[in-house]
Amino acid sequence: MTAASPAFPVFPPGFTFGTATASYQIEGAHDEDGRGPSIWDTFSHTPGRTQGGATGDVACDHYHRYPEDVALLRELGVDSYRFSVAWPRVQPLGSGPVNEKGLDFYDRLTDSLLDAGISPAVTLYHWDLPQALEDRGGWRVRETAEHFAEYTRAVVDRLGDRVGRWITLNEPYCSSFVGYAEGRHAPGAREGTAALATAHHLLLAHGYAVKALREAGAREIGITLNLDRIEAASSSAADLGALRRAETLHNEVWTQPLFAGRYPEAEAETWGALADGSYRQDGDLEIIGAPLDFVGLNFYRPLTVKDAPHTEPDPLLRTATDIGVVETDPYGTRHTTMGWPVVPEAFTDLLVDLTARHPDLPPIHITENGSAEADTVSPDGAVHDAERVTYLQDHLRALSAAVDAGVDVRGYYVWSLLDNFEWARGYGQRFGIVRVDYDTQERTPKDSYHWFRGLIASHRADAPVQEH
Ligand code: IFM
Repeated sequence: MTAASPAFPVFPPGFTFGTATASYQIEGAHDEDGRGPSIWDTFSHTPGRTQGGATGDVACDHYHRYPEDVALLRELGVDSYRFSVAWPRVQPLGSGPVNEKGLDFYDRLTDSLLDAGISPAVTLYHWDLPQALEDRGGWRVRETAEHFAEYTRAVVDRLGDRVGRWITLNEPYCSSFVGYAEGRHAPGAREGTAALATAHHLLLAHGYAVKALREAGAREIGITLNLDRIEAASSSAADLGALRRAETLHNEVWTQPLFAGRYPEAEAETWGALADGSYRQDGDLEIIGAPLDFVGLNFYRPLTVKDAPHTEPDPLLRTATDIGVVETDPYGTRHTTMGWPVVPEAFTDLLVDLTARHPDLPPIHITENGSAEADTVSPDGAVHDAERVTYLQDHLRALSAAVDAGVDVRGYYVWSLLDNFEWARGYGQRFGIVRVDYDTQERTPKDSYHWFRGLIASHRADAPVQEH
């Protein structure tokens, strides 16, 4: 950067800055105060499923240490904090009796955030399905979507008077395809048509939840998607076909029903006989497409795809993610420890392209963005995570470019406040702007935390700070 370039990208007045976390990744206290088991408890306790056998039993012990974590947020100066509610804390069996002690925890957390001047943004489902519901079919069956409405009512009845922003689902792509087709996430299934049914039932659950939230008078309602910026490896007809199929799998399964009132155009081309639609009913699209106040987007890295043979020759034995596509990595860039290429321009492109394709899209909140890095504690006791600072700075610049290009983005949440349980990758991947020592549970704000704090302060002062 030149001496004249601003250290902090500039955003419109009223732009929201926050950080995000999720229940199973930070809370711990897996069997306290009546919490029931979730599919992630079962999965992580199954040998061979997570790196090093890591579980969320203790995680960051946020369930007990939330006052310290809220103090870190207050010091950071965020406008909003995105956390998720664990369904099995609220309904240990996924339906029926409500566990008041579980709701009490979120009540305390909400109040302490408000006392700190921070607006809570609640995600209702960040992947921790009650195991009892999985035992009855999980997201393969329609009843789970109906139970989700019941659970939503229990949460909004308790927190609705104080929560400003509601997110029904986080990244349904992962809850359906990564969990039920790739099997890398809980519940670890590898299925075809049934995995497509899970995507549909998640969307239906979202629609039912929107209705329940509206009826309870909730103010701002949205869903968080991890839409991908996808490019074809070449302009050959074969690779363009792979691009169409990848767009269907990653993006259009969600965007078409939510924002265009139809199922994806290329679904037959993508899945053949697997996409038999047996799980759909008349009227579902109207429920799914209920108007939203915002859409949440999570962005980390772009994808490049090329045509490839199917791994399973028998079309009826294929999983829903075997669509004859492989990912390639043409980016001559740095990669994070997740192995993800760092390409901030793709963030701008995704946003501009999405808005062009869906001119009626509601305003966007970036509900996650961040990087996992090989952080170390320096002799001075600090964590000088220069790579993460650069990642955040470059992605916020890319976001600011999208806003300048006319994309209606209203907020940005860093993933994540704390280092935490990175699902099947365990605790080796550190995404936090605050380091967690898992032996002592000591929290250490990293350089990126201080950088983000400076950005928020500069935004508030409404004057870009110049680099020296
Ligand atoms: O940690 C996850 C989060 O739970 C969902 N979005 C992506 C993050 C990084 O992989």
